[in-house]
Amino acid sequence: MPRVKKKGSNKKAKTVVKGAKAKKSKKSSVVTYGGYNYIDKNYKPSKEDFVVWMWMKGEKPLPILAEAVAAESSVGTFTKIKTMNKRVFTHYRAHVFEVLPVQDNAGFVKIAYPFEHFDAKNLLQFEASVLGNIFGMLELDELYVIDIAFPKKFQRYFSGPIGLNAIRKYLGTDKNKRPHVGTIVKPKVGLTPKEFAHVAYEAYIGGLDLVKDDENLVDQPFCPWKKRFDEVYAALDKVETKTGEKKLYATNISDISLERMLDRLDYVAESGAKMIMLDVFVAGPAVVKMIAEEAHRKGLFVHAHRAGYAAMHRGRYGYSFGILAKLYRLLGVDQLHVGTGVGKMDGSPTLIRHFGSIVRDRKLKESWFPFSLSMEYEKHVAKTFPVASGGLHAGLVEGVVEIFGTDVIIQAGGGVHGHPRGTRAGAESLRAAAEAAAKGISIKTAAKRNKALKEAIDHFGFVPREHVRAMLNFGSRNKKTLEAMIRKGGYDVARMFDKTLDPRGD
Ligand code: RUB
Repeated sequence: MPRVKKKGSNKKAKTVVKGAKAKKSKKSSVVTYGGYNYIDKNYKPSKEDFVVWMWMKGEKPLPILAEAVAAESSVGTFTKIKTMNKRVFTHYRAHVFEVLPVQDNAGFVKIAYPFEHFDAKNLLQFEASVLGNIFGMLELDELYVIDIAFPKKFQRYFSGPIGLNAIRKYLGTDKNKRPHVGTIVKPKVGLTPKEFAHVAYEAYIGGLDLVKDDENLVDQPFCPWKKRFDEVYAALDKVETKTGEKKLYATNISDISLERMLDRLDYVAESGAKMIMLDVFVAGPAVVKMIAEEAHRKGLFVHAHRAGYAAMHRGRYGYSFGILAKLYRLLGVDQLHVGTGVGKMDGSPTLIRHFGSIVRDRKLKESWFPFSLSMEYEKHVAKTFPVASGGLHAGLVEGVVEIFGTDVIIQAGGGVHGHPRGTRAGAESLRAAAEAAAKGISIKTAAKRNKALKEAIDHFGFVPREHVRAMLNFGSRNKKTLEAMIRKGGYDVARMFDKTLDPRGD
């Protein structure tokens, strides 16, 4: 740690921080950004610190880049300033405590931020610090925030979800613990409320637990929100009475107007329905927090669609969806889309299993593939139900269960409505596949006794669970080797493993 003189004042600021002068030497560990040294390899993060793991690459030596990022995201700027003082530098600055070069100008860096730096009740302030200006810094060509470990003290400012167990209880699956099954009504937009509700009815009666709006359907003139909600809720009611099974409708209330969202939320609660849906990434964290808290006060579950997240998550610039998944859990979403590992969206089974674990587990272990910092959730933070959705159909269900186990919601849009005999048969095929997979029965065997399931796998194809298991096992059996290769080769090597260990890459 840089030594500081006993008393700091603005007047003396030029000299208070020893070791702060930018040395001319090329030795990167002593070159400083804006005149102050943020690198401290002996620093041990306290349990109240936020630990942030990053990959960076740029036009200067790695320690300089690391220092620049630490400064810009905590107390510093590009130059030495007369206003810096000992108190500020000691209590509020970030500490770069690990620098692992892969090339002179690229590598992995770990930074610890003191709790005192933050306005802990206010996630926006955290994001503006740690996920803010640094992405615009000229000297960086690549900057990817791999993970963040949030201290328990910070987690106490969030109420978390009502969660997985409460949803199971509501649907009556708390004993058999089978995966839940759902559909997204397709076409994404365009159906009238009556047409939409008819599709929903067919899906419910075919055995699905959940019907949802797509991310881009809210209140268009051809399908006004209230009319659609009333029609779907009537269909849901009818099927509940007929089958004795509880059903859910995730109605999309996302809107630029808070007032309209809250009106819809009230309307859903007053109707006796149990769930609302929110496009959480485009809504932003303040809206997610407000809506989740209000929904929970009214006894409603929140289904979170993540449309847009991948603009941050994919590539070499941005931050991992794992960070968002942690935040959405803390903010209180009860169901969160986390990917499938076998469907149409990005992410290998290993990565998607990790996202499932982020939303369901209490403890997260340190790992290089997938990247993960160790972190423990506070006791009050319940489990969010992971949603596997995007390009799924009955033939992929046992692969999904291999990745997540049975605590998962399996959703299929095209995989239900594209069934050769339509929505009802598609729903039957998905439910039958999920029940078989949960019991460890192969979908092929189950298909011998279920016509809709056989038609589904004849039409859509089939990926055996063993295939997915082989990919997952390769990753876990070779952890040490993969870690060594990533440490040596950098972030792109991890991206390459993610592609190689993806059953869809064959
Ligand atoms: C599902 C669909 C959803 C995806 C989004 O339709 O398009 O919006 O779940 O992806 P289909 P993710 O089943 O026809 O593919 O869940 O990965 O965020």
